[in-house]
Amino acid sequence: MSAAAPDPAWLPAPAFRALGSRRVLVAGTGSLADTVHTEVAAACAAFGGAAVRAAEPDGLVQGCDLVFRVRPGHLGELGTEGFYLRRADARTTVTAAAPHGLLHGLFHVVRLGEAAFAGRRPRERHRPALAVRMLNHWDNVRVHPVMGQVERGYAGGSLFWRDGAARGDLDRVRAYGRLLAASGINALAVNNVNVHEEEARLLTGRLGEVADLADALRPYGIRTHLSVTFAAPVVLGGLPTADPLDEAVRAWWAETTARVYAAIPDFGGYVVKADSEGRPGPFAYGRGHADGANLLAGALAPYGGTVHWRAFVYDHRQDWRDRSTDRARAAYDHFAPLDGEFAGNAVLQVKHGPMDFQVREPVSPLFGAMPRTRLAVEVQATQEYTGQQRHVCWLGPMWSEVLRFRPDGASRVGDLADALVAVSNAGDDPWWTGHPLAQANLYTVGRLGWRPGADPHGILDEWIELTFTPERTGDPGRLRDGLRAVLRGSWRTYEKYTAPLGVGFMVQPGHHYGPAVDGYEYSPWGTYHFADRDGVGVDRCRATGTGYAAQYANPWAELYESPRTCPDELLLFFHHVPYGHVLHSGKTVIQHIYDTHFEGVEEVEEARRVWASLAGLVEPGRHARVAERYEEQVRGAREWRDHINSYFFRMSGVPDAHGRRIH
Ligand code: GCW
Repeated sequence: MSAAAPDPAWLPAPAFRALGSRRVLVAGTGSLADTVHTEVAAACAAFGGAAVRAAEPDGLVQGCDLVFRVRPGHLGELGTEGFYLRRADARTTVTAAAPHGLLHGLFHVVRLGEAAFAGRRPRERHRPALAVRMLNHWDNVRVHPVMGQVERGYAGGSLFWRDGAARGDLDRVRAYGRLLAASGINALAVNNVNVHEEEARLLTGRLGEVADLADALRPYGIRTHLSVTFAAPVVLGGLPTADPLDEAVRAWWAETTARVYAAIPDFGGYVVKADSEGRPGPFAYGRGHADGANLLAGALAPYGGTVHWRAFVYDHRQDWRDRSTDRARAAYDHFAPLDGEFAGNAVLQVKHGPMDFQVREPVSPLFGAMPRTRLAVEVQATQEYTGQQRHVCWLGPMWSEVLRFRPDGASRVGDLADALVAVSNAGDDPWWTGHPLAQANLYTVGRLGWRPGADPHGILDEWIELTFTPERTGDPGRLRDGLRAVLRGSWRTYEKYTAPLGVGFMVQPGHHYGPAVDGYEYSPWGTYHFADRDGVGVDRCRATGTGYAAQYANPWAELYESPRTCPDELLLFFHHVPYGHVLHSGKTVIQHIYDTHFEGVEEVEEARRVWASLAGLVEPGRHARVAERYEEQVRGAREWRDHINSYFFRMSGVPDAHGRRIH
């Protein structure tokens, strides 16, 4: 496959058949209405329908099977992105209050296929629950000596930059924007939150490159954002300080931001990683995070922009001997006291768990603790800690658990948040995501942002139906069942053969792929499991541990406080227990470790078998790529199983109750 023809992913041409074989009216003005018309016209040219274009629908709807129209009067009920869908008198009508809603309506009709044109359909309202559904690209302009072109990227190079220069493949960027729009994404930050020297210049000298990307993404309703360094006034502006309360610093940000908006009128705003893992921030000047965020919010406010300020702030130079410092506590300790101090156009971007995208973590206690602050939930579509797109690990169920978590027992995280942000897993790979099945993660992010309460299995089915439309001529039932079988449970399978019971971080240092139980045990990063001959886990309870459990409201604080009530899957996150501790499942911790690791490998072997059985039903190139990755996943899962089981057998001396081979 050439770079010019990347995989169509969830928008293969035949997915447009139902719509494209109809007579379709697109009524509305502006660039997004033009996009809808272009899409409809292309589909109709391919499948024999007819596309009619008008500013107003009057008099033209007769004889049309599908009508797209704008009714600004519905803005209150629909917002700019929502739409009504209705079918009556043999005509399907998508009504939006603004053209952006028409675009979402278009992709909804595509998802429905023939069902959009059958029977009657009383008016349904569709409207995104979260205003912002954003991707963060951790793309570098220059190849970083350690992190490469894309930090934690497992899908080839960057879509935007190569070896220090803009790639200039704007058709590919446009195609990417189209896919993202069809999943519900409406915002994208183009560069790594670790803003190095060259990347800093995207804000000033290289702004034109960002404007080009914004031009390519705009037709699909995606606003462009930029990660900036807090030290920009010093490194770019030549000022002696970046102190957020300094007048010259304020003026510099105001002028710089004005120039950004002159180049990109609908610019979304800034993303900032400050005072985190060595990045500059307000602490250097004795100022707080609200001072820092509000400085940038102030510069963006006149233009309607937003600053996404990351809450990933912790001590990455801690002494492993010091048992009182707990990295899990850090985000809450830093930010909860600042509730109410952030500007209205500042969004605090919080990783979904208190640590760092591990396969199992509790939900961050910041959700629910900052009622007067706008919050974004940050998830990681790029599978840094979940198999790096060599392993199948569909994260929909995990993200859904986060979004449905009720911090105070009442409202859900998905209702409390303003935005869902995902670190992108896409690159210049022909399948976009390295592993073709990792496309399901990218698709799921957008759909969950639209509807955080949605059943993730329903989203997965949508992805399957759309992506494999061309293959549906074979044996669609068997193909769908096979895909469900390998994807639905893949997150839990991954959890089974890797770090057990929420303990986290047993990966090889640096690149984070593959097992190293003690890889971070004596490191400064604050990621320890404290295994010894008697037991394992981190005591984070209030009574005897670090007190992290008390950062939650009830019922959670109480539930997590005691090993008797703590859910099994988080036991080692909250408690240090003996290997003989009996779980709610009835098994001891050590036997659970052995059993899940044997099972996890068996599940991967079974998934590989199921995938092999789909040969002939899936396009050969795609089938081969996935089959090849399954070989690596099976190898990797066995490696994990044997490391973990041997380690805990040697530590505990407790044999496996079933006498299986442990090394
Ligand atoms: O998970 C860690 C990653 C870093 C990343 C950091 C962050 C961009 O290992 O590569 O840096 O999180 O989220 O800032």
